[in-house]
Amino acid sequence: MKTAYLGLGGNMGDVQNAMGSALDTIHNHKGVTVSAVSPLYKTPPWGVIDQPWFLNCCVAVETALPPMPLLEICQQAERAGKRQRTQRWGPRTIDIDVLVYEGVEQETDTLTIPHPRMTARAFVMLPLADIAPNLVVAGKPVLNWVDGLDTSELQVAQDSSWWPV
Ligand code: PH2
Ligand code: MG
Ligand code: MG
Repeated sequence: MKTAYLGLGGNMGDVQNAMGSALDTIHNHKGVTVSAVSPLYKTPPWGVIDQPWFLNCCVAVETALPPMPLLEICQQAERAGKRQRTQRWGPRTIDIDVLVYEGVEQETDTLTIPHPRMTARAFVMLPLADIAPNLVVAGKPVLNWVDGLDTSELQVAQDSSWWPV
């Protein structure tokens, strides 16, 4: 079994509900167990700034599946969360990214691990620090990355008991 970390985000419709359905889909999959869930944070939009604030969280999963099949399950779960998206970095109901996969560093057209922009994003690293503070990503523990980020605007919207519903 390997541990992987997923980042979830969304800013259209009932995001908490879409995330909950997506986690149900992932957890109900035979080969994947959701083992830790961070609080839900309300976060200012990054990239395209003129859009509603996001909800973000991170989860840990235990799986025997390799990274690509895990990504396919995440994409299936995005569909369960009724993902709609029009624009890169623009509004979406739900986005699920494979952030980290134990022991894997890879760069392919479909999946780069660790996620190439994660360490610059407070909306990823702060919830990740809640479930994996000492995890080393790109040479540094998550908590050390958080020290260098502006987390001042992030607000806890729900504590980590928000899932399972
Ligand atoms: N996702 C994006 C673009 N911008 N901003 C926040 N706060 N949270 C996100 O999840 C997010 C974003 C594209 O993946
Ligand atoms: Mg994303
Ligand atoms: Mg994505």
